[in-house]
Amino acid sequence: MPSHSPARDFCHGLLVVRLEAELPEPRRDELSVRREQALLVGALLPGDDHGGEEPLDELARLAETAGARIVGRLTQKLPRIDPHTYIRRGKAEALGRLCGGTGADAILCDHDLSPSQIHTLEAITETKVLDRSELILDIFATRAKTRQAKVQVELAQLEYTFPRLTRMWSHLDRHGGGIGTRGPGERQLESDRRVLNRRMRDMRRELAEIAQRKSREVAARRDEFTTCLVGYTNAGKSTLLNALTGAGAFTEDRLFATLDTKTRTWQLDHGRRVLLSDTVGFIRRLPHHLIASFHATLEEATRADLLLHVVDISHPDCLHQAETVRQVLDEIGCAQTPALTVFNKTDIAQATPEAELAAALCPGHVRVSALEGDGLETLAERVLELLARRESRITVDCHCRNGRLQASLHRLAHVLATDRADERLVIEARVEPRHLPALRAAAGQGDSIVVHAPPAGAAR
Ligand SMILES: Nc1nc2c(ncn2[C@@H]2O[C@H](COP(=O)(O)OP(=O)(O)OP(=O)(O)O)[C@@H](O)[C@H]2O)c(=O)[nH]1
Ligand SMILES: [Mg+2]
Repeated sequence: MPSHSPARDFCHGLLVVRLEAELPEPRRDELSVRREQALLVGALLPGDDHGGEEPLDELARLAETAGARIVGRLTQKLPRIDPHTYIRRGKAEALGRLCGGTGADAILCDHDLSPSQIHTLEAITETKVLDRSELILDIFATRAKTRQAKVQVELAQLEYTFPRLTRMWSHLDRHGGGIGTRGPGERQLESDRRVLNRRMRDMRRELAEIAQRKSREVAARRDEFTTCLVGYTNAGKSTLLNALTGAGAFTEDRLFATLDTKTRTWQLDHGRRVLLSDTVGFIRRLPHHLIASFHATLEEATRADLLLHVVDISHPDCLHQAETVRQVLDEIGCAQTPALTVFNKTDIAQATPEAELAAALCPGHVRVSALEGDGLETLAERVLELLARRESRITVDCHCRNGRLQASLHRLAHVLATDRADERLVIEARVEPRHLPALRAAAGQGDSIVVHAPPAGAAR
């Protein structure tokens, strides 16, 4: 029986009944690793490639971010994950002995496990087992600050926990029941399922309301050119947002520092500015429920005109990190959004084979150090170039008293020059084609808007 089970000290049926009354809901704290001694375990599968990193390094960073102290690591090369025990049974038994020797209170697995794999591994090792998704969800839970982030994380946790409820209550079944009766664990399970179902329904409703509000906010900004920072966790997105806009966003050398999006104005040069948003970082094998729950947060990315894909080029596994981000972007429907790759942390980057290959695979990337402020002007110039390639040049000839058209031009277009002759204004401007209908609607009788051909090879 797992050593963390609250029932382990009790062997009398009456005490178990009291215990049930004390635990009306599943104890999430049992799935937390804060201040615990943790052993890391990973199955190394064919085709796994961690770049220049050790296989369990990322799991170790996750464990530390969650507040655990790592007391050991164990890996096993396998052709495939063992369907019963994750690693092989003999290795799992050795793991149990290692737990005894190191005093570990928790085992953290580098993959997601089925409820029955967790159950079997806990039984063999007599130690609490958490899988990768549980660990990531636990980190998100401690980091969520706003109501939206809290609801998103709790819903993802409940959805993940729901099929695992049997495991959480199975200890009760050891003490009750018999032929023809249902154990207290099963009764508890049923009432928990009802409570959780109701709670998940309420949370989904609340999230839908938040998502609608968020959609309206994002839609309200559709006149503006929006850029969005995306990238692997800890790549330096928030640091870059701060460097470009002075946003004062929270940054930290830990995974998942940002869970809530921030949008700020980025002044590209004296005349042009765009909106710049920060987003939650991605990670390899991001729990699926998190992507679903964080849909409203990721909407910033899905509605952006341009993505700035921030890559930590100093990281030994930068290539895979960049690939993971591309996969998540595909998954959330951003495959077609124009993207500019930004290699960050050039101040500490070495010329490793990974970094060189990443550079070769991303032609047109921009190199910056968000921390030192290097390369930021080049980044702004590149965004200006991209903006210019999307825009058409127009010449507007209008009556000088047509304030509506002039206001629309200043809001939606980039005015290059204005000439006045008698009562007429001739305005040269650059504008994105999507804003032309609004400008035409503001034109009065006798006004004209001439669209010049966009430059050859213009990107839309
Ligand atoms: N040396 C160096 N460190 C940097 C640079 N940019 C960011 N960092 C550091 O990298 C760590 C992570 O930075 P963040 O800006 O929080 O990273 P993030 O991408 O927002 O991370 P999440 O919000 O967790 O996804 C912090 O300790 C930063 O100080 C850089 O250009 N050079
Ligand atoms: Mg951040």
